Amino acid sequence: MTFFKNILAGTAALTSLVGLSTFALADGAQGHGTQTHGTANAAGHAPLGVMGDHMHEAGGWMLSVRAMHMAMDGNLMGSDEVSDAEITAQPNRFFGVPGQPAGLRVVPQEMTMDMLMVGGMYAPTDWLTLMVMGMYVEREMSLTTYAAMNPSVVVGNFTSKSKGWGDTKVAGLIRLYEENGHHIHVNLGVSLPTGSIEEKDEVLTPMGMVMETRLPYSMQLGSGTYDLEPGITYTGHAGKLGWGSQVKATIRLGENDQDWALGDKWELTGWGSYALADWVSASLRVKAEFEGKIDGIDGSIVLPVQTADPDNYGGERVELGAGLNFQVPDGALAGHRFGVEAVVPVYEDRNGIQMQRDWSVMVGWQNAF
Ligand SMILES: [Cu+2]
Repeated sequence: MTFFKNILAGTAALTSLVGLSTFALADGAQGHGTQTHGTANAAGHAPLGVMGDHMHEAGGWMLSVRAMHMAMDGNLMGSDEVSDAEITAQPNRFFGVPGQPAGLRVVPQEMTMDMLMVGGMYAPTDWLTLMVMGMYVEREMSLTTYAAMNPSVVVGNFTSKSKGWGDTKVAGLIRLYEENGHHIHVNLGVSLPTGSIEEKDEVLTPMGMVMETRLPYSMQLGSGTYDLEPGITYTGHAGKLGWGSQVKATIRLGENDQDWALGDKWELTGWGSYALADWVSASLRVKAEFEGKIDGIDGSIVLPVQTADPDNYGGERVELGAGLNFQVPDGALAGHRFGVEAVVPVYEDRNGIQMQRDWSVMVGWQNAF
């Protein structure tokens, strides 16, 4: 927690510093008033991975499509990389249930998550922008199974997959401040549990049998709970420079119908951007998150694998992102925006044993009208 607080303080300080110094440097440069509508230049939006970063003027609409690919590779215990042998030396929390070995016997090797996010924005009035976002999710994990009685013997490898619609997010953005190139709004969001939490697939057991079972929590498509997503967003710009920060929480309202809930989450991000030209801007971003363990347990998820244990969820993570935003200057697609952002973790301290995040990349299209 101490490290996390330092990061929070550091990110906030960095963002304010960039903001203040650029504001001073750009002395005399008039802020363009609002960065809230589609006719602004490429620098008018935050890096692509920041959701709910901007508002629209009364009567404004926007459609967006984002695709994200995330890769995970290997495992961590806390913040240390661990081998399969170290993982199979750990106790299985389900030991005692018939057929369950004393230690962990199935070890995740690699995982990918692909998401397609489709969003709409509409501003009924200048101080309020409404947002809705649906997503389609595909998860794929490769795992190695070790023999029940001898963890040095490999039984085999297998892959489990899940895909379908994820949770749906709706939000209202309420403008608090808009002056001299500075903008602040509140994000009031709710996540609706439209994603399945009962996905099944075949797994290879330490006894060498293939059986169909409910997949662990990290392979499910939704949270199963209604979540509140309050946040606050600050953006600023002066001349060719832009910056901003956003703090957002995800608060789970009770447990889902399978008797568990993902941990509450806090995310803080800060970024700076530079307009290389009117039609293209480059950005750097820091993102920190803290997430709690899973509360409760799904009685249908009983497997000798780390991901079946609710204690092996949540933790701290700090990531760095680099991105580009484009806005087409003329032609048939004039005004359309395209963006890309790549993100890598620079620090992870996870609860228990978890897969290590490798990298993620997002590409997207946005059009306001
Ligand atoms: Cu928009």
